[in-house]
Amino acid sequence: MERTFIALKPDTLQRGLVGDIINRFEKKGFQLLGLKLVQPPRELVEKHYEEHLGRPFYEGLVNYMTSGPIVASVWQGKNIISSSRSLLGATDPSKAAPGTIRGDLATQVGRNLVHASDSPVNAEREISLWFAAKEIQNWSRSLEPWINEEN
Ligand code: IDP
Repeated sequence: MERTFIALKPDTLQRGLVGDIINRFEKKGFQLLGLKLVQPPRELVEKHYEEHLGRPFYEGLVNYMTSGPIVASVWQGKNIISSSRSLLGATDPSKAAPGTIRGDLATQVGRNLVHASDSPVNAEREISLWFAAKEIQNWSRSLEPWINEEN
């Protein structure tokens, strides 16, 4: 079972789409392990996006990500890293397929609503950046055998 970090960016909150987006992850069959509302300090966002330092969009990205609260979350599921990126759709919402979160709900790359880790290494790095260990719950779902054939 994999874990990943999902962040609902400030535009998700401004547009009142938190419930809609969380609902898509729950309905898919992913399990919520951690959830909180964070007004991230600039340093946290800079660390999160350190791979993009120097890119033309970097400054705008950090401003966007620090412009309001973010819903930070940790989820678990089978192949959740690649699967959650498929649920999100392409980074640029104008190229994202209909049916995906970005394809359905966003129009522009600088306002693409949601982040999902892109690899197991980044997932663990991002989870430990945004969450303390005690904020993550290890719980079992009674429905688990009806979502995944084996654990
Ligand atoms: P990802 O979020 O789909 O993993 P990345 O390439 O890692 O995409 O980019 C991180 C974030 O930076 C994007 O989600 C988007 O918010 C922003 N971004 C990426 N490219 C551009 C751009 O060309 N203009 C403005 N913002 C961008």
